[in-house]
Amino acid sequence: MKKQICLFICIILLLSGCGRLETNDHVEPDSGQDSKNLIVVGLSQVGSESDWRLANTRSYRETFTEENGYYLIFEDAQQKQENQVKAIRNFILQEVDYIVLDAIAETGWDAVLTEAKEAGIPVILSDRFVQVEDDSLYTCWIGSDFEEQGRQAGKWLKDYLKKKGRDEEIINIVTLQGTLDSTAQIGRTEGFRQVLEEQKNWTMLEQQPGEFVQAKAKEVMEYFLKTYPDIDVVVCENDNMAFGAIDVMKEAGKSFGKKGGIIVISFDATDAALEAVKRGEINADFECNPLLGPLVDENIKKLEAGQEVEKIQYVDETYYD
Ligand code: GYE
Repeated sequence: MKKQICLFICIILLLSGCGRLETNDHVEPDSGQDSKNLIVVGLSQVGSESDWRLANTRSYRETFTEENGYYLIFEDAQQKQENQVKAIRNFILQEVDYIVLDAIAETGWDAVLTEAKEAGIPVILSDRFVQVEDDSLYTCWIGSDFEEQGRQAGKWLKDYLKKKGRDEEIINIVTLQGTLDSTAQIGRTEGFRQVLEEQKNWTMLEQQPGEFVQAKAKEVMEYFLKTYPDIDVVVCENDNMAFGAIDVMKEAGKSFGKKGGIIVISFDATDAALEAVKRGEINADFECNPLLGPLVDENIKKLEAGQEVEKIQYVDETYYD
């Protein structure tokens, strides 16, 4: 299936009017590379909405290099599913060897992934999952157990409140959700809900999407503070939204974190957020590993060698408090 890079470059030139192409900085093909048998990967990334996403993109860019046998076509969808569909269609026209998809939402992929299958291009789902009628539309999925992260967060809160002697108190919770219909949002919301359901004294006052983005989370947190004077816990479905919530609580003079007041729970455990945990601004942070490049690479290398790969692959994770 590997194509000659020269053919590939010709196709790119032909298609350059059809979509924005950002090629890997490490690979500047020239005539001397015509004979190089690079594996062409078309990668459709969600966007650059969070620190996690930037680390994830860095991991792919550092992995899919010419030295490692790849030519990477990287497309940033800027948080829009239609851009991802367009990117995949361009990858198909360019006859890439593999499509790697970090899907913005779980639904709405049947048609375009059927086109990829008909073109004989394997699709590897990375980070986010997709809901499709026919699971042969993707080769494998590699990512986090988001539901387990949500359950861990719920269990952590239960233990924490017990330690503080607050296990009988009424506990009012608000949630800053990620992009609705994304795997990280669905899993984290659901896992936390499972624990909440068993606690008679916990109330979810409201859940609102903050799109995994700090600025949007600020707007939602401002609304939460205005609407509910007695919030005990804010669950932030990623670190950037926790930063947004923290900004708003600071501006409003609300106490939060380890000092008492609103308990802050977050997900991702990026470096900046772990600093916030150390400062006592975030009470607990549930790790999500963004370094998926090497794992996708491993799978591609296996497929190239004609080996089978596991359909569903979870990465190992922990949490910090
Ligand atoms: O938590 C968030 C991001 O899908 C795991 O997407 C990813 C999530 C991550 O933008 O920060």
